[in-house]
Amino acid sequence: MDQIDDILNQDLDPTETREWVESLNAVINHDGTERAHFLLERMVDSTRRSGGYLPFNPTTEYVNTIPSHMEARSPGDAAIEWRIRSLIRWNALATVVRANRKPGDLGGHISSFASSATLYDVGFNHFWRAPSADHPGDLVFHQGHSAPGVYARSFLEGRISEDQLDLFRMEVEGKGRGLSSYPHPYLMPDYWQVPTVSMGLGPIQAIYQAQFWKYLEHRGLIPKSDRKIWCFMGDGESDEPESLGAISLAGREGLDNLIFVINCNLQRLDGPVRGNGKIIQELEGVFRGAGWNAIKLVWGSYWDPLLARDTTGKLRQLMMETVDGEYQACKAFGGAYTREKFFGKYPETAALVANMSDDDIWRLNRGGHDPHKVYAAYHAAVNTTGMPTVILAKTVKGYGMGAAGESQNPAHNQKKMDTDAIRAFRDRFNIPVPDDKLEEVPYYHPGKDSEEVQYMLERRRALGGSLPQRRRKADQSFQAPSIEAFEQITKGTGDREISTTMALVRGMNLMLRDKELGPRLVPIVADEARTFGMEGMFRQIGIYAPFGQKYRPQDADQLLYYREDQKGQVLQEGISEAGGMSAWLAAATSYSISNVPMLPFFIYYSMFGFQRIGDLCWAAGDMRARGFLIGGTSGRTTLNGEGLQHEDGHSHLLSGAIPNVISYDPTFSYELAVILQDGTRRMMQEQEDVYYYITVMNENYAHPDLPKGSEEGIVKGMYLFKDGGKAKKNEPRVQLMGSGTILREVIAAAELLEKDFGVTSDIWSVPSFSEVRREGFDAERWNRLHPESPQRVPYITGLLADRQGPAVAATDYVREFADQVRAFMPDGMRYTVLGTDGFGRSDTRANLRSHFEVDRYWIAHAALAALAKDGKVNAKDVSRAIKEYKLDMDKPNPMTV
Ligand SMILES: Cc1ncc(C[n+]2csc(CCOP(=O)(O)OP(=O)(O)O)c2C)c(N)n1
Ligand SMILES: [Mg+2]
Repeated sequence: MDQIDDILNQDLDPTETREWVESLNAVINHDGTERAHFLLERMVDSTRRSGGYLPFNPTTEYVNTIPSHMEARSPGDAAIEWRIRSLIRWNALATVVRANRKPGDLGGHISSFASSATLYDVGFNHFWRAPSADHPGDLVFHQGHSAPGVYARSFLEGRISEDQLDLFRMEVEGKGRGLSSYPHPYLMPDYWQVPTVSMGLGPIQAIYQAQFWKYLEHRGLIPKSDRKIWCFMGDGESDEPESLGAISLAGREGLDNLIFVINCNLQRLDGPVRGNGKIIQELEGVFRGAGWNAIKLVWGSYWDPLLARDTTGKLRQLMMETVDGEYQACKAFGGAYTREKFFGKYPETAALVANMSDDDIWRLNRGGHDPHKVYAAYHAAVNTTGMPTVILAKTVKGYGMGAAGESQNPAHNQKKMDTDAIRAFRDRFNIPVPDDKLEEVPYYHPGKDSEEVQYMLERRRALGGSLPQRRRKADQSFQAPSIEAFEQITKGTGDREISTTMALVRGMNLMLRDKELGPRLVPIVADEARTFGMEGMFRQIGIYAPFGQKYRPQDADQLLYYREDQKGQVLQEGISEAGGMSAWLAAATSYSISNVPMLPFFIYYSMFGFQRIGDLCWAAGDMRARGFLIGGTSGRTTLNGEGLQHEDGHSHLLSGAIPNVISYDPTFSYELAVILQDGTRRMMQEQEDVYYYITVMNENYAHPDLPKGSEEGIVKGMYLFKDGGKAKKNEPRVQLMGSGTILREVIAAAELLEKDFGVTSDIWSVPSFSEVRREGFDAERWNRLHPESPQRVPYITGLLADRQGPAVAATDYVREFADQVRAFMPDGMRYTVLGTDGFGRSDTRANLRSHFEVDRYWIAHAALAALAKDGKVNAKDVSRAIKEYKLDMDKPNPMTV
């Protein structure tokens, strides 16, 4: 960059420069800009061929991309729109200030919306279409902490009442009528569509939503349309890796249904975003490099005459030289300061404003506050084809707040304003609230018949209805296949050994065959399809490629070749779990956003799921996503060779913390079949707002038949896998529990116990410790609240009630996982939990299970130790197990090594 600046700042022969520019202007006038562009490219090319090194310059001058004479004119009534915007500004401010006068420090933000009010208003008044009979509707990602401004608009439209505004951030007291702090579809399911406040999640989701809409169009599931995704984000937010991490995908796939609006108020929470640089320039370079149409909206109309008179180019030079920290100071300190410190730098620029008052200088507005320029930028964006658009709108943080925050470093957290500041705000925006009422900061509604409200309503009617609005259920539901349809995986495999991952792929293939449901499946991978044996799907249903396959694949002569297709069904998102998850989110919310229910399966290494992209998984709960997340190669010891970073022993603890996630760790293919069937029924047939996390393994073993009548238990999370039979008198007995691959060690331990120690075992498969725990706590809570009613018996307590002996559970997860159900063990039943606490490492499965003390020998030993504590066997028997099973008594705790 410096090199470029050096080159551009030294003009060795201004006369020659002028002649060249004049010639170019003549070409433009005569043959148009495209011809001029062609000539310029030829000259650049020619210079390069002569050996000249032309460093890449991704940025343009620090002025508006759209010159004023090319601006589309807004058809709106500017005066009314200003009044509407002012009322919205006032009510947004009142909402936050009033909330913060209540006890409890409810918080809220004023300054962010103050900076973006115009950006939103122009969209609401002229661009954003609600779903209607004529149009599928646009999707808007609002900057999370601008929510008060959106509520304020809905208040004027009559959708939100005054007492609801007073329930901002009081959702408990509001009993469903409260207004959430930020956009949360979970809490306001008829209103917000996408949660955005976790910085970065909005932008990455918007990109994959846009990709997914194109996918639906290419696959013929929705008609082609001009609907758009508008994503608002902060300039500070652009530092999140998720914000910019996927923009090249949008450029590569030409997502012209996507528009980013970056509110460049030059500030984040602590202070300037790029005090020593210019965030707009930086973002312009990044987006242009990624193939986006970058529209800079830097200066408002008041600058136009100055720029027109800038014949020397000094003003433009000054604009380019000045850094954001200085621009911020100008807005903080006012007109006189700006005259001296900014324009005063050069005599030419000082002369430009010599006839202007300080107030006039102060009024020189920024692009993002100028509704005409915002309109022109939006108009250009929606008419751009073949590429996504980013609008870089320069604004002032805390616009209108004056001394209470305008352009000041602490503005972000300013939520209280004294009466003087409120009076100044009222005066600036001409709000008809009398002096004697100012103290209470009353909301102001001009009445439903007022010109302003009628105008707003007419605008929204013309655009299909009010926004935001969210669809709770799709019009169409899909019948889940019956469990019989899964026969291929509910029947045992005999001697053949397969993994649950293979069973899953078979299950998906069975579902793909369903005429109705099949096309709704969306298999998603992040470059791991081969790892999970899914490469068969490449050929069979194709990999989605928006422009088709333009090459002959290397493996074209093979049956299962790498087939890319415009109508492909598999989403191959490359090595980006955040991308895969965002694509999954788009598919999983398609029932709501597009009224097109889809059933996505995202299959990934379980270690790179809830741990790595947990915040997106949390957002999925918020968004009421529906679909399957599949944690492949799960468990600390089943992925033997891959070591510490790959061996997951805790993803179930993370998934279990999300209220609407249903998690399972199945062992056998029939368990998986039952879970898939039930999940599809709940999500596609009943349209329940839940999603599933299922872990699968790549360890091969034989699978038995679905035991008759076990479906219900599988779904509930626990069932009797093997009854030890009637115990002989005084014969010691244990209850063995397990899940995932370690259940097989549990089964083997039962044999050892019987053979070596005469101990009988009942074996319980527990495909969901998480669901069993939830049911248990629910029952416990209910009982506490209904002390005199017949008490509910937690499911697991009931199952184990008449069983004898201590219980021992072992899984491939940390102890906390199986320990979740401890509270519900029947009175007096000792409960020992084995698990894989500690860092994973590479070795064989057998060695790892021995290391983590979850193999059959350790389980048998733990069972004997529990029986000894209960006085059913002797300590000597425990010692014998240690000896015979060669367990190292002095082995350090795997937690510590
Ligand atoms: C992941 C994440 N980290 C931190 C925050 C806290 N936070 C909320 S707003 C904000 C500053 C945002 O600045 P910017 O993106 O420039 O938005 P502006 O308010 O200036 O429009 C921060 C740090 C958050 N919401 N999410
Ligand atoms: Mg900002």
